[in-house]
Amino acid sequence: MMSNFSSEFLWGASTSAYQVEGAASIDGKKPSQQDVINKDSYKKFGFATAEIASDQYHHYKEDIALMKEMGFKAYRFSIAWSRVFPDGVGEVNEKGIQYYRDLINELKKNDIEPIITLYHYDLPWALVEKYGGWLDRQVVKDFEYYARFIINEFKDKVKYWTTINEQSIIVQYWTQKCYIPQELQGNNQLRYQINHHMNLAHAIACKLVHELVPNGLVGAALGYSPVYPLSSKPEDVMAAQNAHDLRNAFYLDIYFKGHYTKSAWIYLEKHGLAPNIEAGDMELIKEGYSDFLALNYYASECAKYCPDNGTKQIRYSGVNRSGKKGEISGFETHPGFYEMCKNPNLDTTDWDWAIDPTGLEYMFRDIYTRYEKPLMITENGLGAYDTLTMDGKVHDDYRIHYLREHIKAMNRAMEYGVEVLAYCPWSAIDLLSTSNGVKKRYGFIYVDRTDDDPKECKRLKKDSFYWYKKVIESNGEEL
Ligand code: BGP
Repeated sequence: MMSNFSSEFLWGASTSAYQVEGAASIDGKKPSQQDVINKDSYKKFGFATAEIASDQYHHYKEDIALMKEMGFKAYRFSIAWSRVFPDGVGEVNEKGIQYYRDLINELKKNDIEPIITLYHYDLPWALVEKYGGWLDRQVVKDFEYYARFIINEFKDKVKYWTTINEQSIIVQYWTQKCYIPQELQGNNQLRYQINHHMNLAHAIACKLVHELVPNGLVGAALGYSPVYPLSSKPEDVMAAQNAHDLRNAFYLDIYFKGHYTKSAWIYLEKHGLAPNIEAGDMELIKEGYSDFLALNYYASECAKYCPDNGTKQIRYSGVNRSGKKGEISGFETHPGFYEMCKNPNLDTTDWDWAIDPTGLEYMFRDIYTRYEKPLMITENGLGAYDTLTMDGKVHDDYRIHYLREHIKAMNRAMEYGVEVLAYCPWSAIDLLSTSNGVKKRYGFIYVDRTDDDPKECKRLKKDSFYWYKKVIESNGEEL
């Protein structure tokens, strides 16, 4: 394959703090909302908690050595806000910030570029208790306090900053990504209110990076799925356009143009779902421009015509908890606008995520044509059951196949001029899934633990580890 990757291209992989670090309640760290949410999922579904996760807190040197062995040029990870500020604001936890200093120094020592995500679902629980977390505008001020501290601390060591992970997914799955009290869970307007607060927080973080970091570059990490129409019937095509506007453009336009997508806004207003905007908000959003966009791409989606049957019953995305194909609990539905559905042309993972490398190419081409800003992949990967053989091997050829096809698709997009800075698939190492415990695995490195038993979290190299090492060595020529 003709490779379009420059010598600067950042090959690496990703994780997030609560999913990989563990050490959830030691060295001064206080709980985040994810510690609480995941304890609940353990009770309900038997999925592991975030208490130990993959214990990277105690294994970071070993993990970075393995990343180095694979040839990583970059590592994308997030900072746990409540490790640094256990109460969200106020006094810094010295041991907490020291962990990130050590982690970043170890990465730099190994010539691995740190790509920081400031916020990956794990709001300090103290702020949830104080005022309901993201539901309240005060969170924007507190986020600024935290972000300013982190950006200042690492401004000389970190060039690439991502602000908030997957606002689009937070809107869809808000009770898993944020703690929402039972009595508010029926109020869908709050999903967009939270998102508005996040837009403000994102803009503030962008401004801070521009102000404080010499040569710093900043953007959001957006969970993105291109939307295909179920058929070429004009009403299905229109439904796909509606879905694109509300699920994708709604975020892209904020990040790159500094305003809400008109059609999506009109739809939300019509249904009483639009967020409250205060004077100065849109100016701030405009000032907090992005230098690039990080994309988390796993799957494409499909939409079809949905008649306005008079019920106005809006539903958001369902989830597959069982890991058995076909057991997804439902599709997002907006009567009169669109209904999401299964794409009959694509195979899926065991958790019903459509497998579609061409979707990545399409996403890149589409976004780049519209906004002409550099893009990077901060997540892409296959959640699968892995088997550890008696002799300590994991033969994950399915994962290699998935990643290979997606890298080829990225290369094709680059062939047509798309500027791609980095490829950081999910995940560097096995970790806690956001919705399915630890048996759904993504890593190049196997972590020997189960949902019930963390054992010693021993690290083992999967077949994909050796494969990815070659990909990086050959700068994408040998796939
Ligand atoms: C993204 C999140 C990650 C990650 C990934 C896989 O939405 O940013 O945190 O977990 O999806 O999802 P899951 O863990 O649910 O399989």
